[in-house]
Amino acid sequence: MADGEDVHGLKGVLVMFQSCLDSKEEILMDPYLEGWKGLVRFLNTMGPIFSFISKDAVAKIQIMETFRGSEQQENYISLQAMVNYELTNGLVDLKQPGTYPTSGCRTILRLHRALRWLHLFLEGLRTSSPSSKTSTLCTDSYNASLANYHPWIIRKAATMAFYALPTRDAFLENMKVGTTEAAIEMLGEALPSISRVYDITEDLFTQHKLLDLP
Ligand code: 1PZ
Repeated sequence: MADGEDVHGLKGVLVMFQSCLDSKEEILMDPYLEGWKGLVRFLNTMGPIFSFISKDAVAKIQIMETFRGSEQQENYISLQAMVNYELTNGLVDLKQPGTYPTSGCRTILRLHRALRWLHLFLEGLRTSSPSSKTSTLCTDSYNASLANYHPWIIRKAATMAFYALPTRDAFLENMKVGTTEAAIEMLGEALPSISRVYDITEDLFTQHKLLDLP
């Protein structure tokens, strides 16, 4: 992203996840990826120490955008279509890494797990007291979710980086919603849609036994 490009606050990003769901409650890929791109932009405003995290997210977003720009784009229009297409055509490594190290299913699974962290973290922030530390909130939500899938070295690097997070009030102001109270209210309105997207994806991946993809 070019310097000086308009960085929208977090509200627009969270609303993007609301617009992922179509009338059949399927998750549309494009707004899902747009939501992730907004999260990466937001993360980048917090300094270069987080770039090893945003780079991984960007790499995963790009894998999915390549599918969406390919001849198979219709098969990636939603998460449901992707699962159906990749499984029917044997395009997923189910047990160990092999021919398809960048399948859509395993790539989305990584983002999906991170979405659980995001929900826990923002919910923690929403219900925190003014004296709470963002680094503690972040570490707790990370340990309760994503950390379980990361090797020691990444857990260590992530937990160190969390100490560089802005204070609670600065973090809430960085969302660009207005006062800290307004930011908290916005989180209360927006978090249910993140939760909904998470739950639908979790059901989809459970149903097809895809939760442990290598
Ligand atoms: C606001 C503070 C941000 C904290 C972000 C918390 C997440 C810490 C994640 C640390 C990830 C480190 C980089 C590389 C990880 C990859 O090994 C894994 C597994 O992928 P594989 O190696 O199997 O291909 N990648 C992930 O788990 C996906 C991580 C995405 C993180 C996105 C964070 C978005 C933050 C938004 C902030 C508002």
